[in-house]
Amino acid sequence: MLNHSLLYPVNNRCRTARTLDGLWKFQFDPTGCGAAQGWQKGLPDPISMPVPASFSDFFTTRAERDYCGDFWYETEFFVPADWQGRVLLRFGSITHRAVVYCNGVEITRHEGGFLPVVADLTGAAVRGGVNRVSVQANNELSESSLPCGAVKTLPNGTKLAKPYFDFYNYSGIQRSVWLVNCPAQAIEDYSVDYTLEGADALVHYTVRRGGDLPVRVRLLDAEGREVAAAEGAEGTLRVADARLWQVRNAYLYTLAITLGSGESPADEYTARVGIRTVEVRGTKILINGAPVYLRGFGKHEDFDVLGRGFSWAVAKRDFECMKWTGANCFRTSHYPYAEEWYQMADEEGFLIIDEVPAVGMMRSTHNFADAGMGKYTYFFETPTVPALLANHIAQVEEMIARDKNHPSVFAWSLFNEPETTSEYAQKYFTAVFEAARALDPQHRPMTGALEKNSAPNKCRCYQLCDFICLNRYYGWYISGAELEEAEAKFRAEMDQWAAKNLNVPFVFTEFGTDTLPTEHKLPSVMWSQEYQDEYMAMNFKVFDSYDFVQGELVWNFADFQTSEGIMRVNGNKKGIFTRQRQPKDVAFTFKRRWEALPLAGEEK
Ligand code: GCB
Repeated sequence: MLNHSLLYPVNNRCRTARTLDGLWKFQFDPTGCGAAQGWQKGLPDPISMPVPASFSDFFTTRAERDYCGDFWYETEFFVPADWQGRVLLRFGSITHRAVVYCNGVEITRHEGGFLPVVADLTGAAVRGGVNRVSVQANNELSESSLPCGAVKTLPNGTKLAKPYFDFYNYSGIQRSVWLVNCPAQAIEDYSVDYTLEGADALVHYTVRRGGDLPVRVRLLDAEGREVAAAEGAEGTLRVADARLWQVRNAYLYTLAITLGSGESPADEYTARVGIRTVEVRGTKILINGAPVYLRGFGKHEDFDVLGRGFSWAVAKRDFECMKWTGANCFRTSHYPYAEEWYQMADEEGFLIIDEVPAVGMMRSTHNFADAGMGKYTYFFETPTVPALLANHIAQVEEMIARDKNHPSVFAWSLFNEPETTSEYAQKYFTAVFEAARALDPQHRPMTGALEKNSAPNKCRCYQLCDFICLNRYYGWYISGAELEEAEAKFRAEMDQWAAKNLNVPFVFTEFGTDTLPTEHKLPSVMWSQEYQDEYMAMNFKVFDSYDFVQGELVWNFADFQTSEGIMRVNGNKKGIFTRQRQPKDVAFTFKRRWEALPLAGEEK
C-alpha cells in the first residue's frame, strides 16, 4: 500500500496548486560527481531547459542529444508565509529515476520514469521565502529497470543507452511540476466502484485520510446539482436514473469529498468520475453490460522537438485525429502516460488499456525483430530477476493507485512482448498478476501484449490474461511482401488459438507496416502507401473470420522516434498519421472501416 498521496493537484478553499513549469536550470553530470561536489546547493555551470520536455531534441550535437547518465535540473520557487499544513512538490514524472533536494537537503528518491514523484517539503521549505529545488536524475537502462535495456560505455567513458525496446530513450522532466499546499490532515486517496441496478447506479466509495476527521461525500451532476450524498470514509451512494459514462458518449459527475464538518472544512477534494461497469464475459468485452469492439491505436508520447514532453496542444490534436478515424480505444504503449491524457479520454469517452513500462524483457536490442525470426533468450532466469520483479510490482502499484478512478481505463496491461515460454517467465508473471489483482478496487481485466513467439502451444502466460492481446506482423516481419503466404500463416496460428476453445476475447494490440508518406508504387512494394493499405485489407479479413477477435489497435497512431539502426529510417514509420499528425493514405481506409462498425453496445 502506497503511504503517500498521488492525487492530481486541485485548487479550492483548502488546497492550492501552482505549476512550476517554465525555464529551469540544467546541467549534465557525466562523471556523477554532482552530489559529492554539492550541486544540490546550486549548479556550477547550468544552461536553461524547458519543463516539461525531454532534453534530447533541443540540442544540436549527438553527444548532448544521446546523453546517458546523471543530469540535474534546478529552479527556485516562493512559498507564501500563510501556507499552513503541508508543502509538496509533485512531478508528473522524472525519467527514469531521481533524487529530489530542497535547499540542499535530500527529500526523496524515486525509481521509474513514468509515474509521479511526490516530495514532501513541509519540513524543508522556507515559508515567506524563496526556495531551491534540485533534481539529480538519471536515464540509464538495465535489466532490472523498467523499461529494460543496457548501457554501453565507450573507451573514452561516454555512456550510451542501449534500449531493448523500439522507442527513443527520451528523458528529463517530461511532465508538469506542481507546488502544492494541502492541510496537515488531508484527504490522501479515494476510490470508486460501481454496480448498476436497473436505471439506478450504486457508487461504492472509500476515502483514505490522515487523522480521523469525519468524511462527507457528495455526487454532483454535470450541472452541479447534488444527486447523492453520504457520510463516512466508506459507503455507497445511490444515484437514481444514473447517466452512464458510455464509449464515445461520456457523462461525468463530480465527486466532492470534504473532511471535517461545518462551513470551514479541514480539507476538500473534487474529482470528475464516470459511472460505468466493465466485464469480460465469454468472448465479449462488456461496458455497461453491452459488448464493445475495440478499434484504435497503440500510441506513444512522442512529438517533434518536445520528445516525450506533455503538450495539451499535441494531445488535443491526437484526440481529434483519433475521433476522425472512428476510434474508441488506445493503449498507452509502453508506459503510463501523463495524467492529462486520461482526463481527456474520460471526457471524450475513449477506452484506455493502461500499460506499465514492462517492455524489453527479452535479451535483444532488436527483440521485436529478432523475435519474429525465432531468436530470443530466457530472460527470467538471471540474477537480476528479483530486483526487476520488485520494481515491476512497485510500478504496477503506483500505476493502479494513480489511474484507478478514470472511467476511461478499462483494462491494465502488465507487459509488452516479454519472453513467455519458460517456467521462469510463468513464475515471474504469476507473481505480477497476483499482486496487481489485489490492488484494483474495480477488478478490471488484466492483460499483456504477446509477441509471435508466445505461440498458442508454447506460451505459458496467456492463461493469466482476462483477454488475450496479440502483437502480430504477418505480412511485415513475417512473410513481408508475400501477403498470400502471410495470410496462410496468420490463419494457421489463429486456427490453433481457436482450437483451444479458450472462450475469452482476443484483441490485436499491434499490427502494421512501416510506410513512408513519400512512397507510392503500383503495384505496391513494401514501405509504399499502397502496401500499407493491402496489408491492412489482409489483416481485416483475418480478424473478421474469428468471432472471438474483439478488437484491433493498429501500430501505431503516428510515426515516432526510435534509436538508430538499419531497421529504422529516422524512427518507426508504422504511423497511420505522420509524426506531424497528418494522415497517410491508409488513414482513410481505417476511417471507412471503423465508422461502419458499431461504436458500442452492439455486436460487430
Ligand atoms: C513490437 C513492439 C513495438 C515496436 C513494433 C515494431 O512488437 O511492441 O514497440 O515498435 O513491434 O514496429 O516493430
